[in-house]
Amino acid sequence: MALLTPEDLEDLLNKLNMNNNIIKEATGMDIAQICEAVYGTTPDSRKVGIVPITSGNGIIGNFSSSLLAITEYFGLEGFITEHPDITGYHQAVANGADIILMADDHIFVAHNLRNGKIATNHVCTGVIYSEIASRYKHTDSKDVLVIGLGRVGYAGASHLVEKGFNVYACDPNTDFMNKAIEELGVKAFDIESPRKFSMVFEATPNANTISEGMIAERCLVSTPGIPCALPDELVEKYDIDLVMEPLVIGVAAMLYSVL
Ligand code: 2YG
Ligand code: MG
Repeated sequence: MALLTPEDLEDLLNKLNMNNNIIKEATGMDIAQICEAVYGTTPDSRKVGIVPITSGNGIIGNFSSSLLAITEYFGLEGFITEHPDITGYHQAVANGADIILMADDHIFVAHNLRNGKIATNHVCTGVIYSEIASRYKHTDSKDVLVIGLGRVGYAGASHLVEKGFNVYACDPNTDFMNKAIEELGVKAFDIESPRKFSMVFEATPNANTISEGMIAERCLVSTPGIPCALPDELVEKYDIDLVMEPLVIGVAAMLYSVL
């Protein structure tokens, strides 16, 4: 998994607004409405305690402040603890946090202390980005392509199968591929006999994972992956609706999922 950099998080709410416009045009709903539809919750007066974590590669500049901005954007109250780690966790609880947000290099969690619900960024990101892809209104097809079957991709593929889509998937890791075929019943997408998709959910840490053989003219590509899965020239040539944003959409899904 690639770690976020402070630069990824610059201009975050601008990036969100641009993506929200694309999502609205492509699906007829904005990100908050899609989260409501998936999780059946609406933001209330819950207070979110954000705890910086120093383990591993340590604190990422702009990370906690971005989480606070996202929390407030979706209508919840939030605060960042003065101290990191266990001391910060204690401060968050002592100061009345209902929901804790914190991340080390492996797991990023939202934990609602009132109802016990806990969510991870990887699952919520997979669910919400695949959901966005599946709501593309410029197609009647039920076929969707999932690129990458790591933690995020697998969660998205699973969500799409549950929703009744025909899921095609690819990953260079044959263990990941076999697991998704056996457990989820996805079909292997074969680059040798390509088909063109109107809905693509991409979840890899790599650039240029999407090639011309995979995409239909006018399609939706939904991806949390940095760097971008699509070469710039393809976005123009195929009139692609591209949803790609580094943090907000996944965190929105985490918050809605624990409310
Ligand atoms: O508290 C801090 O500042 C750090 N301990 C945060 C570390 C987060 C590491 N995780 C990532 O960089 C991302 N892969 C998380 C996923 C968000 C984007 N989809
Ligand atoms: Mg990528």
